[in-house]
Amino acid sequence: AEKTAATTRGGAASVPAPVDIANKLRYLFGRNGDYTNADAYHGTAWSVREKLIDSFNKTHEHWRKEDPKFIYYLSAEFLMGRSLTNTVYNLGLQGEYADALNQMGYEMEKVADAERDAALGNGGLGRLAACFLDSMATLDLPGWGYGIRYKYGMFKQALKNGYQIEQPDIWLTSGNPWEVRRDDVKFEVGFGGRVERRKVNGKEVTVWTPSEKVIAQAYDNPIPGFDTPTTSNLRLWDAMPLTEFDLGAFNAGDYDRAMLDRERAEAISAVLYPNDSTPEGKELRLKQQYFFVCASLQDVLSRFKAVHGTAFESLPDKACFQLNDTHPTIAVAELMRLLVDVEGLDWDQAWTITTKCLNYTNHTVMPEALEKWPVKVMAKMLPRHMEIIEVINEGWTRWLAGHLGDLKSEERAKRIAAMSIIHENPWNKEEMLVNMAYLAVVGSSAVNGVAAIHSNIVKDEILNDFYQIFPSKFQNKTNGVTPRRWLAWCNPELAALITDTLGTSEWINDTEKLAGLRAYASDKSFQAKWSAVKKAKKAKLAALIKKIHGDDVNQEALFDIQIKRIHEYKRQYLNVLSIIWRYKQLKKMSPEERRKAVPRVCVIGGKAASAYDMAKRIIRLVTAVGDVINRDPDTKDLLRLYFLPDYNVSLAETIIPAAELSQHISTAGTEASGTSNMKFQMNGCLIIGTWDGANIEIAEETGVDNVFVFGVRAEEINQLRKERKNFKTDPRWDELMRDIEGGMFGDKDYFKPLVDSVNNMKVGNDWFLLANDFAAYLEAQEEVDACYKDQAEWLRRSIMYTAGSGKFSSDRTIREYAEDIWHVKPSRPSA
Ligand code: 26M
Repeated sequence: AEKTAATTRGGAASVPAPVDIANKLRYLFGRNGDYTNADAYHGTAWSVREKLIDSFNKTHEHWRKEDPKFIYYLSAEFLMGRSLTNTVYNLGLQGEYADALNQMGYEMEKVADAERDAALGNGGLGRLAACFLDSMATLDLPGWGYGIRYKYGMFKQALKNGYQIEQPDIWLTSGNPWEVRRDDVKFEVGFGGRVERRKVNGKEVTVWTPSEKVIAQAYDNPIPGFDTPTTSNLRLWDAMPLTEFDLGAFNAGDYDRAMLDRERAEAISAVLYPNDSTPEGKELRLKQQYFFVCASLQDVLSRFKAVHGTAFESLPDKACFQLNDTHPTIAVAELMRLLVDVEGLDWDQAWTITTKCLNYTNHTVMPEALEKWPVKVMAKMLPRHMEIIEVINEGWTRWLAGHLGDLKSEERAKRIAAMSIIHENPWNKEEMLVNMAYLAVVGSSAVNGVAAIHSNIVKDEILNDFYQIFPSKFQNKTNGVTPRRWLAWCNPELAALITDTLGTSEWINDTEKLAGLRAYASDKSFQAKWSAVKKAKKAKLAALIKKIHGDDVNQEALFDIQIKRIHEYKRQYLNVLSIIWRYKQLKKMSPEERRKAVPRVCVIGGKAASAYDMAKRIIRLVTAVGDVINRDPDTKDLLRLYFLPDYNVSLAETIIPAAELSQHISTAGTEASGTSNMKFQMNGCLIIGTWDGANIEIAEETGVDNVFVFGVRAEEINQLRKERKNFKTDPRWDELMRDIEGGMFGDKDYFKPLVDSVNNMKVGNDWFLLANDFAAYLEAQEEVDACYKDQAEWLRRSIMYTAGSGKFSSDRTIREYAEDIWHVKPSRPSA
């Protein structure tokens, strides 16, 4: 009998896919024929779901028998995007389902387009977690993600008169075929209340009686690996009231209060905080963090106990946790509480176990983004945890005093104060804060940054005091992205060309094989094929621009892209300034000169945090400049600027394969890594960028001369910031400032703060040094134009980018975590 992918993955022999899809539509949705693409999506997804669950069950049966060590990736965010295409490709069912849909008169691509993104993350950090899950499953590593099932994910961005408008992301209303509710997996999570000491059998125990309790309800999201029978899991928690209604209150006729309690519980998992820059000290956010950490740790401990009883000394051999930034750091105190208060271990033993189980990844250098919770807030919401953190801090500072015993007492006191987990708020001496990064470092075995330069900044600056004391704790793990979603599935045309050329598709899980393309970089006939693929992808992006903006763009133009969260440090503003400069130059040119100019279509996309005023002004500047440029008959064939609203994972999957030039122009030393840079590189897109984050490693792998690198280096930044007031700005810069201030793009008053923010004599003080890098940036842009005129050279470089992207597979990153930090080993179920 012929084996389908589904049966080799352990699925029950099933009915043919077209019949199954129709059955799902009939019995789950009450539909009978005449389906829309959205209907076809739901039918297909519910059919594929069953294969996914078969594979999930088989994997977990295997892991239950083997009892390997597990890695648990704790993250407040998982930016998963769509699942249908990824699932059918990863399960090897693409052909079967594409054919089925064709038979029914549908096209897989359009059907897949009907799926809503699961946007449970802000940006880089959340998407990294999603790429990591794909790689963990693909590498057969026993591991789960743990997070929050937000009812509303990242807000939808709309534009109104060129201004950002936020709309709620209602993503669950048509049901979610990619999750399984586990009615048998629920845990209580408490907040507030009081802490008492009691004597039980002569032993003093601590009892925390919360004043508020909610239920964490598990939802499993199966994660299929590629080219393996392994399907792992992302377990997300939904917050529910303890009882459907508080019956006491209800019976007493206090209906309002019962309803209020319910709302209060549901609020915890209601919405993702859309802030990726400055954490607001909102109590609800701390509640979210504790909520998912508490449920996840209880879940892991209950599975451990079912197998190993109370032999907690072997917990570190069976489980480890990766803290994705400081968001889950309360895990340090929670694991201590569970081991000491609930399981009755003594403090020192619990501390040894806790620090062996936990590891922490830092994702940012921006000081204002480092989380600190007021002691007052923590003590009220989590009184027992606050006590535990105080005891940890006492032990830590006492140990430090001994460790620094050789120092003079004054110097020693200074160092201890600087490293105390609990410290004064430097802006408000009345307030004490818990420094979550310090707690994470003290409570972890390993601490890592996300690119080589960033890990050095972590060691030398952000956490230097700690590095001096625990040098071996600090590591680098350069980020990566999954080559499945970000090359093979989003760019099947390029994938087919690569597979043809290399004679194998093994590069999909061994990306170092992409280096084989270097041999073809200057091959004319290969370049022609390479270029044809890029043209086809550009046509798709052009169609999208047409759909959104109603404009036809010149598809021969250089497609120049900057897509990422809007932030001052990412310097979208600098990009806009160079576009205005280009426009002004074009305006001045004679028709002959214009004929020699390289046409460009510039695209900028990204969301501004709702309260990030300056970022919103930057968006408005982009749309205002676009309005002027795109309508000017003198230049409109040579230059366009479009803001693409609602940038998300799915949009990235369309934009990235079409990009020829992408911009990664953060102030050196501010972008921890960047991950979209890796996605562009994989798709043969040239980079203009600063010597920052993973750009540096990308340049090394691609050949530094193939990358348009410009600007000051990270080492110079501190000095340049000190010398701000003496900096002499470029005359071209001064001209542009006058243009914006003078109302060339309207909205004078609205743009004034933007102009001021980069004025070295005003409050903003050009903190991100746009003016310093301006001239070098324009020069690099000229190099881009010159290179684009030489298409053979441009294509050679483009091929060299993909060929050099092998290092940036998240498979490589995850292998490094598994070996150097987690000490987990692959465990693959039999096919
Ligand atoms: C914190 C508190 C309250 C609300 C939100 C937050 C918060 C959420 C996300 C803070 C920061 C968040 O993300 C930071 C982030 O995305 N960092 C990026 O991480 C990527 C993966 O490592 C890197 O590639 C980027 O350079 C880095 O900016």
